Amino acid sequence: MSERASERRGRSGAGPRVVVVGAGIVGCSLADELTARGWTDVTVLEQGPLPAPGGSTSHAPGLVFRTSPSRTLTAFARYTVEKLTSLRVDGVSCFDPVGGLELATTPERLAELHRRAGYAASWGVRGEVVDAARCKELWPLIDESVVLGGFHTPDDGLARAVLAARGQRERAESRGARFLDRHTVTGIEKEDGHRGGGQAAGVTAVVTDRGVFPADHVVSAAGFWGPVIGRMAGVDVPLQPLAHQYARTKPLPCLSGATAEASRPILRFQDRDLYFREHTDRLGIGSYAHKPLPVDPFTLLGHGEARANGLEMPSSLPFTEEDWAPSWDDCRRLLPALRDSEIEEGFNGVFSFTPDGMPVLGESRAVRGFWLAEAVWVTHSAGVAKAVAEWMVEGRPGLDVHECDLTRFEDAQRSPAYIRDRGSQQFVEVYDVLHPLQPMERPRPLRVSPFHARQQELGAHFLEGGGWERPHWYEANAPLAAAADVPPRDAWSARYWSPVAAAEARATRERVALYDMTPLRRLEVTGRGALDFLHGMTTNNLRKKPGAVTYTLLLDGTGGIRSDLTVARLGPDRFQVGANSPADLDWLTRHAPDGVHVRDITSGTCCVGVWGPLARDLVQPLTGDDFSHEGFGYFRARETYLGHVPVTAMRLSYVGELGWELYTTADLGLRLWDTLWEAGRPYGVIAAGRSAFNSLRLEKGYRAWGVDMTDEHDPYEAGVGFAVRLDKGDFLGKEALRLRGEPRRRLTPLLLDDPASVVLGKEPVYVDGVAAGYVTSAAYGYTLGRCVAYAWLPVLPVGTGVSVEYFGEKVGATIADEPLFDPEMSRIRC
Ligand code: FAD
Ligand code: THG
Repeated sequence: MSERASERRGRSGAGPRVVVVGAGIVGCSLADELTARGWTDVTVLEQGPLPAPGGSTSHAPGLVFRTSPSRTLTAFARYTVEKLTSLRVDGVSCFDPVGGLELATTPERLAELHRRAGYAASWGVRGEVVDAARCKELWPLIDESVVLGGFHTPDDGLARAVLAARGQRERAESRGARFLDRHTVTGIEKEDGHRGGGQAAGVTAVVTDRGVFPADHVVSAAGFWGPVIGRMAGVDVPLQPLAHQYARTKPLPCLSGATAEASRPILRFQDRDLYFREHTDRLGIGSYAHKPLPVDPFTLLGHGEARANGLEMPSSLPFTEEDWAPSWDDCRRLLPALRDSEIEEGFNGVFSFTPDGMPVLGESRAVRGFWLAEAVWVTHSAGVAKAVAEWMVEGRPGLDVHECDLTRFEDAQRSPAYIRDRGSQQFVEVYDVLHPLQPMERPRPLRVSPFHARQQELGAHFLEGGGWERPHWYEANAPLAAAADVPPRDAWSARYWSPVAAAEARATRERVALYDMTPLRRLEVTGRGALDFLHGMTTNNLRKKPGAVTYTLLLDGTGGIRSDLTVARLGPDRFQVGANSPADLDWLTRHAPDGVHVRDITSGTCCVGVWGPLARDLVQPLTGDDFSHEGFGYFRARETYLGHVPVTAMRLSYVGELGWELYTTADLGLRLWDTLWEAGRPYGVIAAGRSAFNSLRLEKGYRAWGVDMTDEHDPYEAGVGFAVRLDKGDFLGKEALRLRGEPRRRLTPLLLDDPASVVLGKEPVYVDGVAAGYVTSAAYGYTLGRCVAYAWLPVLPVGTGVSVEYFGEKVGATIADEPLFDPEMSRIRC
């Protein structure tokens, strides 16, 4: 039996035996990054013939636009450009920096381009919004009368994908990697049975039509064949292959005489779902305008069969003219020169779409040593390969990849139906203007809390998160809103928002409100050794008597914050953990020793937060237990009954008011809600939604993991150092924390100067006119009468004036002292 994944070590100096499936851009780049880190026992198995084996890479036109709302994707793309720029094959650079230009033909798109310019500034990409005349200068073929403006990024450009794959392959080979083409992987072998302590079986070998290759690690870099390779290992790979049309025109007279492959920026016309690049004297055109064309990876032809059937490659399906026709009209409207031309050749090229549009990376929870590096664009390929190589060799990627972590999908997000529907929808939305709060439309409703019927009766306005229906505000509270004094908003920030949220926030501060906290992830940790385990995994002191609740952090080995948790000790060997992403379950399960069990109990249970100065008046009459401050202290937990309902009550509050989180099983949820509602009538209880919740938590300065802080940050710079007890004995990450120096950046609270201004998150922050950081979360603080924004910034004194860029406008803000609300904690500890 081979060792646990985390113990899989090198045999010689060459590192462990790694088998990579697929020699597309991702497999080649990964082999390069692994061998560069000293893992040189790397075998890449490829079914097709090198150097263009027939996957998506073989015909990718290679446009690299780096800017994305995702900081992680932008970082991946930046690295790809850096790496390919310096990679030369036969004297040719693998990157052609022709620049990028995105066009707006509608006011909505122009506003979106300003937001994209904001992301670019936040994530360190050079770019500016330009007028139509400048667009025409950059791209003389366009009809500038249809264009309102553009976003120009001079350092974007074209990746020479096949060349880059070859260059990285050859470098890996020079360090000892082998690439075996015409080897079709047909099976993945695993250890027999399961190990104890939650440890899963590990991989042992990869089977091909030409022999078996022993392996300590297997990486599936099989592109859209990922689900096929995954099934061989017993792992679901949540991606849907879809065809996407790409065509080339005949030679254009206006480009005749061109010698360079391309000289003008790569061009996007998102309003019509199109993009363009030059191929010397022709144009290449890609379209996302057609209906989704899903492809079943299990029935796709292999390379030889595809050839025999007249296809150039398995990933290149016949061009469907009828899907192309409307786009061709759009092309000719934008580029009048095309009116005299026609399409010379085209194909329906296949690549991967995931339910949320992000790659799927990381090691499987079920099969140790089985890794995925799937659903990756050429744009992000080198960045992804670097991160995965770091993850494998050093135990963690060098940047925050939680948005790409394969563990991010909930059970309800892994059905084939969900993956097909969501993948197709991602294709449709690829260039759409999407609001950060915009929920998916289908499949909904998917997960509902037991209170759903009551929420509907109260006119809940639901958004979606993690598959859950989540009320953002309740129309039933509209009469209260009339009295709320809130400034009007611009159209963008007014979407998925209502002044009713202000009334709900005020009612929480003045009276009492019920919040549906069911989606809050709950883990149960049990067994002898559970205390030692949790104590050693987290930063705060957990050696307290049953009944204690502790706010604590999960760190990785470098001292980065993997999560922030509340740990309630309900019995000597029984804990309830309030967690964040599904990765927390994975992390704790991986580390749990024999005899300690970690279980996600979220789905079978529910939670109501009862918060506000009258919360005690509401709850006390429902129980014979003493809920006074003396009888039930702050950060204490108790199992008791409220009316007929057995509950676990925890006295804490993410909104900064007196109150309790009340947990029960799903079957009793409705009864719990009704009991609290009845008891609350005399106190004017309301139901309140996440819009108010988010405002209240930011006033109180409570961080949201994954948004405000990630594993790129240590507790001190993130402002949660109070949860670290360096005097408590060993815990994961402690040594690394000691070595970290004084923070050079800080998660910094800002108050916008103008009471009528709002920002939403991810905007760049300028100090002395220079982009110095970015906003993480922001919300209007209804109690403070100002918008609160948290931002990563260099360490600066309280009172410093900065500006936040919102739609191209600079909005004044001032660094504030936190917590902004109730610094004496008098509202909570009472
Ligand atoms: P692939 O290149 O598909 O490589 C996977 C490899 O695995 C294949 O070579 C395959 O043969 C091999 N394999 C599969 N199963 C087995 C098996 N059982 N045994 C052995 N080997 C196996 N991205 C951009 O960034 N910019 C663009 O402009 C762009 N334009 C595109 C245009 C089109 C028309 C298409 C189709 C895609 C485009 N993409 C673009 C997306 C991009 O091409 C892909 O996301 C990327 O190439 C995927 O690389 P990969 O290495 O993951 O997969
Ligand atoms: N409830 C429960 N668990 C959770 C959350 C929750 N786990 C995940 C996430 N939310 C954790 N985040 C926080 C953030 C702040 C607080 C609680 C959970 C909090 N902090 C107080 C403070 O900072 O003043 C108290 C800290 C202390 O006394 O140590 O209340 O919402 N169950």
